[in-house]
Amino acid sequence: MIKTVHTAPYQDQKPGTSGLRKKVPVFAQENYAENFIQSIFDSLEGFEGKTLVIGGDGRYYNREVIQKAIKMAAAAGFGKVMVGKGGILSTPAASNIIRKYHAFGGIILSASHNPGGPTEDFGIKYNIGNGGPAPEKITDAIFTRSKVIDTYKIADVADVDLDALGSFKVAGMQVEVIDPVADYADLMEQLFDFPAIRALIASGVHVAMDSMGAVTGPYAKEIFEERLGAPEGSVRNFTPLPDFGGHHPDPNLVHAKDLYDDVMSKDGPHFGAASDGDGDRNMIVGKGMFVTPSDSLAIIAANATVAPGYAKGIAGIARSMPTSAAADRVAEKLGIGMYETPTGWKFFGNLMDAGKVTVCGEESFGTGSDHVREKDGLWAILFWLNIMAARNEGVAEIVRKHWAEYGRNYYSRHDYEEVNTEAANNLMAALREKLATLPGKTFGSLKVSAADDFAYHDPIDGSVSKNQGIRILFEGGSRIVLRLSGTGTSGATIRVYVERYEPDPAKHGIDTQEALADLIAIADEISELKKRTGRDKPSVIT
Ligand code: G16
Repeated sequence: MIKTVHTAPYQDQKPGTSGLRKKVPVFAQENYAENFIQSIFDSLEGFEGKTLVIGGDGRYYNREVIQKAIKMAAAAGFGKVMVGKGGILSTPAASNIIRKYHAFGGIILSASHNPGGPTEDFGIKYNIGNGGPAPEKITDAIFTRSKVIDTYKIADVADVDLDALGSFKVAGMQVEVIDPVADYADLMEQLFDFPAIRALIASGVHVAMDSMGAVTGPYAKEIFEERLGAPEGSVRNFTPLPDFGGHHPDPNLVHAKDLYDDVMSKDGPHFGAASDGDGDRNMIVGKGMFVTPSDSLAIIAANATVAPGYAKGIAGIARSMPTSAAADRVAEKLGIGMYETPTGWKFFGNLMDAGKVTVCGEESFGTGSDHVREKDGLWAILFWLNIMAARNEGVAEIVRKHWAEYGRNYYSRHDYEEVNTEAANNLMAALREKLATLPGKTFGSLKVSAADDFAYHDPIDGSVSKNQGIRILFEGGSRIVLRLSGTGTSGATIRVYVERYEPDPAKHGIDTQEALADLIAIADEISELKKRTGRDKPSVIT
């Protein structure tokens, strides 16, 4: 019943910021997915007889790989697989299931906010028993194994029925097809003040949630329309589609523009929110106000105690290095720890497990807490509604008052996508060469105070991660960061992050790009970005 299949290794299965992401035709090559899944199992120890959680965001190729993963888990000796009905589990819901049922780990099939379809993106990632993405020592081991793998094992059985809840055996292993939504919705109901949010909605606050044709549809329907009493239609694009309706399921001002425009229109909703392909990202907009993810983290942290799950206060905050320092000011005021990690949610896991931090966030539209070990889109959206209900204020009012109290960190990210890989690598190399010469130099009215290539020393396990992004810091708190994305699937993506701190409330109403114009120009001057890439403007500005 268990077949051993001979295979040839691939050399390109290096997990990036969040698992292995490639185009579907790459994944569909002979044994490509099987090799990677077997490399995961070969890099783990002690899982015999234990439980593996499997689920994905429903994108094209999800079902095929789930079948393979179940049969391979049986062949590898897992005792049980828990899989979401229809093969569906949002990333935070998968993290919750791993934790709640004390599973050994989980395989999550997703390429997150990247588009889906026969020629678009697919991804596989492994999460460990704490529910979070595998740390680098495991992803490195998986990559090493994938380069030499020559066999994999698979149960030679018919496909499993994923469309009905139930429990049955596959080649001696238990398979449980679970409701993907119930446990997650229950967790949200424990963390947030649902009666207060229900009253807010009943009072006429019009909420619009855009699931972008992706995985959060069923979760959002249950939570907003069933449990919180929002009128039917409050959740848009709620049917998860294999190609997300042909869109990028990426909740930002470019890809969720319809929602943004609707909220900004005179009779549009008061509160708009969106989540991405696999449900871990979020976007928050209110009348006249888009909330940057960096501000969202700071505001959630500052108001955390309004939510029952955080009533006792938060232990500390963590943010990725390119995320603005808005949250740092909140941590300082609360007298709690503040941690700066490299980009990638996996770096927060140790800090949360050690009880050092409760809330974490990234500029890349990710916010979350230690309730799971992934960022969590619906969690952030519910947190905002809970804050609005408790303060009886709208989004714009909450944000403006926050700035008045803490100062405003003007912040923007400019992405240059699908740039020639060599040109991008050369740009970063040249910049590294220049770093030592920058401190003390003046650009316009700004003087460089420090410049480095960010390295992270994990305070819990002592591991060191180098080359995590170039930082150019200016006197007064302004900053430019440049790094290459670790999630793209074609060419290179250069990310330029710019930030300026403005304490004076009289100067908080400036357009963001205008407020950052000098830094944007300096970033180009120092990096020679336009010249080296041949691009005259970014592909995406967030
Ligand atoms: C992933 C990671 C995030 C990271 C983001 C962007 O998000 O989980 O931690 O901030 O990618 O990474 P990069 O700048 O390297 O492209 P997601 O939502 O794609 O899983």
